[in-house]
Amino acid sequence: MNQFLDISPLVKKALENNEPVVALESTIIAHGMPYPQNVETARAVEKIVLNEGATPATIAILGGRIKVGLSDTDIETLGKKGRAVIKVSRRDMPYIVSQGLDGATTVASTMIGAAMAGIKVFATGGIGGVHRGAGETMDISADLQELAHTPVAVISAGVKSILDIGLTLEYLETQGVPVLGYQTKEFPAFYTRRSGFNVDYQMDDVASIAKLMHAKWAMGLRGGLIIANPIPTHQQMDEVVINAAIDRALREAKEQGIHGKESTPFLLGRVKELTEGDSLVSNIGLVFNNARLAGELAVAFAGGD
Ligand code: PSU
Ligand code: MN
Repeated sequence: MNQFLDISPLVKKALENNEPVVALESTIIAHGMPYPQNVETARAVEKIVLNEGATPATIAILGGRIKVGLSDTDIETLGKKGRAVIKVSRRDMPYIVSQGLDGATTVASTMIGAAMAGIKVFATGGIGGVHRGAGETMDISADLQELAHTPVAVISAGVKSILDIGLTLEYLETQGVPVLGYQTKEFPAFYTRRSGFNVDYQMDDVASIAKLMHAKWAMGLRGGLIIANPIPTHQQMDEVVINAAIDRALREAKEQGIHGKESTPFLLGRVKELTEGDSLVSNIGLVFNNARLAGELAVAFAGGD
């Protein structure tokens, strides 16, 4: 086992018995939502996964250890510290681990922790992607490269239109990452079910997705896949309202020269402020919905095929 990895006893036992496990990220806790909703959401997500018959494994770096399976106290601490906890993607891991620091893991680094532990299913809210204007800034989330290389299935509600959705899908195609729509042929835009872009394949049940995962890895095709799970209809945001907030947040980010790893948290925070908390309600709803699907998928995947 990796010398920097700590797997909690519950997660370890589940993995040893080949039982379903669902990985969960911690940047969404520390940087994605305000306290105390972040902690409440993280705990509720774990319960949803449990209810589906799978073991939740929230991942973060604490005191330089890559922790797979956090305690209630760990989640509370991360949520309270919020943005004071360093956002850790792949390139940040050597520094945080070697210096014994705490870090909130993004989709990329959570996939790395999950893969080290042997977890194949991971639920999040939204993944990073190609930013608008990336032709000049080259701001492309490391999440996409991770999906290209690391064998984990990521359930997300699509990507927000703070990103260039079309270019994100082009990039994933180049990198050989399958994008599957759960009961949809349209790739969802996080707050809304529609984006105007199609997924590669619509898949209507978890058994078929589990079969596809087994086939991909049995062929020796490296890397992950995306299961795009649209936000439930009644929790969608008004398209005009959310797009206006996103456009304004993007303008402000440009004016203030926000870039690099600060870009995504800044945009998410401004969108939330501009929609006066409505976006937070949608965000929590879609995360719950993803946790449910991830639990079901992990159960189907562990059942083998
Ligand atoms: N998109 C969201 N919510 C999030 C993130 C993205 O809708 O919380 C977080 C995830 O942790 C994701 C990270 O992995 O932001 C991407 O950051 P960057 O664009 O800096 O790679
Ligand atoms: Mn970036």
